[in-house]
Amino acid sequence: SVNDTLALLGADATAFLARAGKLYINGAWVEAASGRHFEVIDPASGEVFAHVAEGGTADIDLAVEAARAAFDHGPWSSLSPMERSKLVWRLGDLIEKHADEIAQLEALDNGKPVSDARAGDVTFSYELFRYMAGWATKITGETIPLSSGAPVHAYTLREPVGVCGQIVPWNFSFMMTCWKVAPALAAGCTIVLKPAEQTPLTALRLAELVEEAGFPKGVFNVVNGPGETAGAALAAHPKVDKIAFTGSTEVGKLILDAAKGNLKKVSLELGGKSPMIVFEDADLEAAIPALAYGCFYNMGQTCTAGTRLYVHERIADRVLKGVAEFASGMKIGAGLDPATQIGPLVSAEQFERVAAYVAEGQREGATLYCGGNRVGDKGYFLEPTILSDTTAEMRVVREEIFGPVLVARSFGDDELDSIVDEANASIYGLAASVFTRDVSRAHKVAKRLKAGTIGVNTHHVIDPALPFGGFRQSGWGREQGYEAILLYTEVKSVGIQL
Ligand code: TXE
Repeated sequence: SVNDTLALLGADATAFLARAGKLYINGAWVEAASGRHFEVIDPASGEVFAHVAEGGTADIDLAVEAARAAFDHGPWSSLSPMERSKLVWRLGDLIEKHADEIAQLEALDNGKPVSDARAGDVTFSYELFRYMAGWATKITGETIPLSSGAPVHAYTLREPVGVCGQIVPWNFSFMMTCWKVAPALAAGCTIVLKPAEQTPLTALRLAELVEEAGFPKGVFNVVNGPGETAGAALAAHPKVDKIAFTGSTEVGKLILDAAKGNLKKVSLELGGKSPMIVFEDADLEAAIPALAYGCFYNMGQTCTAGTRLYVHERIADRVLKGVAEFASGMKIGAGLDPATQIGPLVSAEQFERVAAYVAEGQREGATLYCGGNRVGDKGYFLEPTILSDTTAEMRVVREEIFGPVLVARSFGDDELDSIVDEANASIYGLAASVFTRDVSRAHKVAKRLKAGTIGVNTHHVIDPALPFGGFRQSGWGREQGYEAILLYTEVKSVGIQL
């Protein structure tokens, strides 16, 4: 039951749950204008464990006004880059100080293994704040000699874009929040954040730390609430200068429509259906765990998950057997249990979606190679699943499932070249990977694959310094690295008549 789950929480996380649940607007903790709350559900038991204020249009208005005032008139915009840098760094330090607590809250809220949350989500997040703190003092323009030779001294200024709306999903809710917040703060923007309704908690903890770090009021605001109301109002708001969104491609298109009114800047990190290609010469001992993590990490609820496997026919049996054995050896349990390697899916809705895809794949003629079963009768646990003998036309091969489901097919010697085209035959292009010992082939295939991040002999490649984002319908723009600073700044040209 939920009480078993809650018993696994540390004292700090328990204390946070007792005080959490409001909106954070203009440096104050407030109830929603409507007075409404929504339920927060433990995915390991399916039971309600908290209630959180449900923001809507009126609350978004208040938060945008606060962010607007903080940007236009507050002390924030007159802070020196070094002062901004120190605040951003301090926030990273505070996240590290409370890392265990945040990891527990994330594991409770999302269901993910607490060990993954601590070593992955939270560690990445505080290191990202430190990385971005460095950029705050290195955002520069250029001096540009005019091509006409006119007697004008011309240069560019790179300035913060302004008030940023940021809408994040539930799969890495804390980390996705930090991916957006860290560069925006480093660049000098102000923020209204709308977390996902499934995982409203860790953003509220972040807001407490923002306050503790000493950011001026109004710089960072959190409004939990439904996507269709709070999220849509933020995306459409005429006083918001930029909207950054991570989530489904479907909603990404709605964001784009909503942003049209004032043509706010838009960056989108959307779905994926990332291929992993394994050639016959691959080092299988290293490849097999990489493929299993590539697909099943975070229960497959990862935008970059390697969900399509193309494996050479002479090694296909060994690889499928190896991945299936590896996956079935992963311990399934509540996210908060330190031994857990596979937690529940985030919600009943997500469980139903994924289970429906597994059934649909078999109807379409795929073979259920392993998994596919619900585990236990409470919570949303699903075994890691492999569907083999798939073909390019199947829905399970074309559509993002967003669960622990790997679709696989083998290829022969006559397809060594065309398999790359098949891997590219997707509306998405977020990530891809190739496994081979042939250096020349690795580089050639990496160049041909149409995706924002390519792994060679590994699948997930992420780092605060490395641009991350999608080709095609996987999105617009790149987060991480200096590219993220570009997303949160505008360039202004200045000419001085001499
Ligand atoms: O995503 P949504 P959902 C994919 C994945 C998953 C599917 C559905 O395939 O199965 O999306 O998940 C907010 N205006 N990804 O429904 O709806 C919403 O409140 C403004 C991939 O959870 O896209 C939440 O904060 N905002 C993805 C955020 O959008 C709106 C991660 C994401 O939710 C809105 C998550 C609207 N009209 C899901 N409607 C990835 N790329 O990692 C919803 N939202």
